[in-house]
Amino acid sequence: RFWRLHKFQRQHMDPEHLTTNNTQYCNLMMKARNMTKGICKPVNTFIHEPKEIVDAVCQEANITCKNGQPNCHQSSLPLNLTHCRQTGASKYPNCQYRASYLTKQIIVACEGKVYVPVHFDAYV
Ligand code: UM3
Repeated sequence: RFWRLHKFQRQHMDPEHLTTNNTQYCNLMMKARNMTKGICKPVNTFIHEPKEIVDAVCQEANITCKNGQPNCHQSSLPLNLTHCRQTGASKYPNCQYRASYLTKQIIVACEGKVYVPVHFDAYV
């Protein structure tokens, strides 16, 4: 559905920033992208690649998602990522994150008539 692809764009897409060694990246971006409302989202990965590259992952062969559904796809190439993980000391509403800069293949779930990513399943 329409809102799910918008949610993926909001939560996982950041083509504007390249991977930088900014320790505040996750703290700022998790808040800016509305993942610190109600709870601190514990884990979230941002993708620093153009939308066309990430959308194209849906054209790779189907693989099984973590939840058992068959609509996951793995990128053939490693992509630039920032993985954000909540710190032990983080307490809502002061959500605190540690950033890891990675270049890894991603696995996303895709849906829709225009078949595009709707969920970030994992990196490998
Ligand atoms: N998640 C990431 N990166 C990981 C693992 C999980 O962003 O390496 C996100 C995806 C899910 C949520 O949110 O954590 C629960 O698995 P989403 O379905 O909105 O993409």
